[in-house]
Amino acid sequence: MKVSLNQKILSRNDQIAQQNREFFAQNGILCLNVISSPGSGKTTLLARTIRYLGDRLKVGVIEGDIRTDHDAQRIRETGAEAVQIETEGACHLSAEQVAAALKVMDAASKDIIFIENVGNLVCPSAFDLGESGRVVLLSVPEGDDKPAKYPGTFAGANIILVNKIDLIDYIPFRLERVLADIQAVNPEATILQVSAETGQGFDAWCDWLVSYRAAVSK
Ligand SMILES: Nc1nc2c(ncn2[C@@H]2O[C@H](COP(=O)(O)OP(=O)(O)OP(=O)(O)O)[C@@H](O)[C@H]2O)c(=O)[nH]1
Ligand SMILES: [Mg+2]
Repeated sequence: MKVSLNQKILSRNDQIAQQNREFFAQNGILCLNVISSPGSGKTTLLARTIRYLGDRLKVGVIEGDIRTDHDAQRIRETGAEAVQIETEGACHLSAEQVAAALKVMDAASKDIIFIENVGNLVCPSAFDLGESGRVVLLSVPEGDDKPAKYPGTFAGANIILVNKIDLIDYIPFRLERVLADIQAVNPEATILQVSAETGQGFDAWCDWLVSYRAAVSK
């Protein structure tokens, strides 16, 4: 019984995800689902990315949190449009919640829409939102064992950002182990070392955004 119920929920989610995907394709929007543990730096990364891109690309952000609109406020401080979804306990965003946010936002005018998923390395990766790609963050203070412990999330990423790289000299963190464990589950993923605090690695990250957008819209 449990299995069939799960299948029904996923199939409704997948239907709406498909509608979201068509909306993004019709409007030439790159939509990226940003997934990581709580506090690994998603909002800091997005705010710095928006400032770094400046007028080059028009960005909107859908923020998912269990409670508060703090992250949407932080994004709005950059001048970008942000819509907050409070999931009230759910550990991930659904395609339906994203569809509702797209109706509130001036979505069609955007070049890139980032969806900051609820901080969690398990549930978000099981739900298609209609995105064109997945960005997974792993921050240095979380520890170098996370790709091995949560392989499903890392396997689904198009790009993996090792964030808080500015802390690598202060915390035991074997980068070689992280790279090897990612290679084992996802040899295709691009891996970049960044610091959302200092801006290290942002040239490469924003170059990737531009080239991935071009590749997806072909
Ligand atoms: N040293 C350092 N601190 C960082 C970096 N990126 C983010 N932080 C800090 O990490 C903390 C959490 O950052 P957030 O951007 O709120 O993390 P988040 O992933 O959005 O968190 P949730 O939305 O709660 O899941 C803040 O104190 C940031 O200033 C970084 O690259 N280096
Ligand atoms: Mg956040």
